[in-house]
Amino acid sequence: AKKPITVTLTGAGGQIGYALLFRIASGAMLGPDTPVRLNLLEIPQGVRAAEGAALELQDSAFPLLSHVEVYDDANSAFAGANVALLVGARPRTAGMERGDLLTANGGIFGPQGAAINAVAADDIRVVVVGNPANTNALIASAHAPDVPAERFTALTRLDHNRALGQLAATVDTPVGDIRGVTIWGNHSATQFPDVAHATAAGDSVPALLAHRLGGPEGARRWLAEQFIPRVAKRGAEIIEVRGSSSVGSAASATIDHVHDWVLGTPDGWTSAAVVSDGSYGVPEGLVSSFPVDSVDGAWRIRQGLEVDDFARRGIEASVAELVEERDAVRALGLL
Ligand code: NAX
Repeated sequence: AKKPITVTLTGAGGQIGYALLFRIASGAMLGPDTPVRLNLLEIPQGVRAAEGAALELQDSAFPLLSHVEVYDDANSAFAGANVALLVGARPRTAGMERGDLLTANGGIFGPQGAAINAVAADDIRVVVVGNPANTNALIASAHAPDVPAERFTALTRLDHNRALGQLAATVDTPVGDIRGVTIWGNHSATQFPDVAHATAAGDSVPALLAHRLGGPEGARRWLAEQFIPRVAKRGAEIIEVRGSSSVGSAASATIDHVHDWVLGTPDGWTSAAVVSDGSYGVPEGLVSSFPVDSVDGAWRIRQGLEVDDFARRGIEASVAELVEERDAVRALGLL
């Protein structure tokens, strides 16, 4: 039998945590032959909720689930972790300034990065879901000097999947036949969803859009006025319609991110926020979303894609926000 993979989940007593646990334990994340050990990390107020979820996991009798443990101490929870899902974060509450939000999250992701550095397995892979996700990943990585920066990522797969969903509906093609979509930049309303290289069942998406929307100008207008804002602000739309924030889709995207990171991307690139090596003019060291392939268990930024003026402006605007966030956390002494 294969050796179990240790997965540490923070915020396990919360909404996304609850949705994630059952999919992890079912094998959806690491494959149908890989047993999983789950370490659940919560703050003391969240421990009972996580313990309740653990009882339900037991009641689900997942054959792949070898062990579940609940902790309120990071050094215990990350011990031997191969995969860390950092979901628990401090949400912005009424009246909170941005500096307060960054400081509160620095107080979470700095120590968690340090714990990962001290006790996680050598092959640790980290995905940050808790917002502000890109900058939280940067903070965690800065506190883990012995872990390669490439192992700290932030989730933009939800934005990527949202873009696929919108395109599939518009060009009337099954979502599984769409390739070549990219989310660039920050997981925030400034993100740049890019379909310039996308195909639907092998046909150019820009050409299909032009055909349906009265020519290239109609396609451009739809992208700028409908598609991009809808994808970038989909989180607010979900809150408006559903009465609470995205949970199932966020968990599903997290599963997709780790699945593809570990098992590969045979169908072409996807999107993930990874440390920049300077590609596409994104300053080195920022955690920014890129088109990425997963090769031999590592993300690689897809090189050589043509970026037109429209995309260039969109990417630059989102990257400028990431620079601002980095400078703010640096000024607060969180890096
Ligand atoms: P919940 O408030 O339901 O759950 C968060 C849980 O984290 C709580 O149980 C809390 O006790 C726990 N927690 C807080 N601090 C912790 C710490 N230091 N260690 C361990 N656990 C801790 O929020 P939920 O709806 O699950 O959302 C979680 C995070 O995901 C939020 O920051 C949210 O903004 C973020 N999101 C990120 C998305 C993305 O695409 N990157 C999309 C969905 C979501 O909005």
